[in-house]
Amino acid sequence: MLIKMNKCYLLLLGSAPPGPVPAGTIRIYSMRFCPFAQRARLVLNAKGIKHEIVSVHLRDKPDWFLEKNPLGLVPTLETSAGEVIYESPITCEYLDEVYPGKKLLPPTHFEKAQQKMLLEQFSKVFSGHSVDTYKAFYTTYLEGKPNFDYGL
Ligand SMILES: N[C@@H](CCC(=O)N[C@@H](CS)C(=O)NCC(=O)O)C(=O)O
Repeated sequence: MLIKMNKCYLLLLGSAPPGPVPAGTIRIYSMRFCPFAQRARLVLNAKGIKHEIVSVHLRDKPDWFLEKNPLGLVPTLETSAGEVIYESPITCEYLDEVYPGKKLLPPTHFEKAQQKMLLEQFSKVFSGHSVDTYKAFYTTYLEGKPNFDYGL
């Protein structure tokens, strides 16, 4: 079954796979309320990356989704070359490295390590927070004045 939503599709157990990803775009398998998927979606939006969203019903996952990501987790990215990337920090780093525009990761190895350490700390705090907290953090980060007090 396929339920068409605004700009995305909700796919449940028994749904046909959504087909290849069109050239020039990237697909994210997501679930609206998943904070991990929201991380990747914030990066997609912050960098203005053309993408399509496929919402997966996480209680009744289609078999083809498990073939793409055996862990069965969102977010999962799929490129037009059929490459599949998952685990939210890895999806965010992939998007930041592959797509041009404002870089979210800093240039030096030490600064990168610092940011990842920060992410680990935020992950513990943010798991119970809303998307607004992430949005507020990333907005200030993109403006070059990260406000680390959000939600703490
Ligand atoms: N470590 C993963 C966690 C992702 C995750 O737990 N996603 C949840 C939704 S919020 C999920 O897909 N759950 C499906 C399941 O556990 O079967 C990441 O950072 O991407």
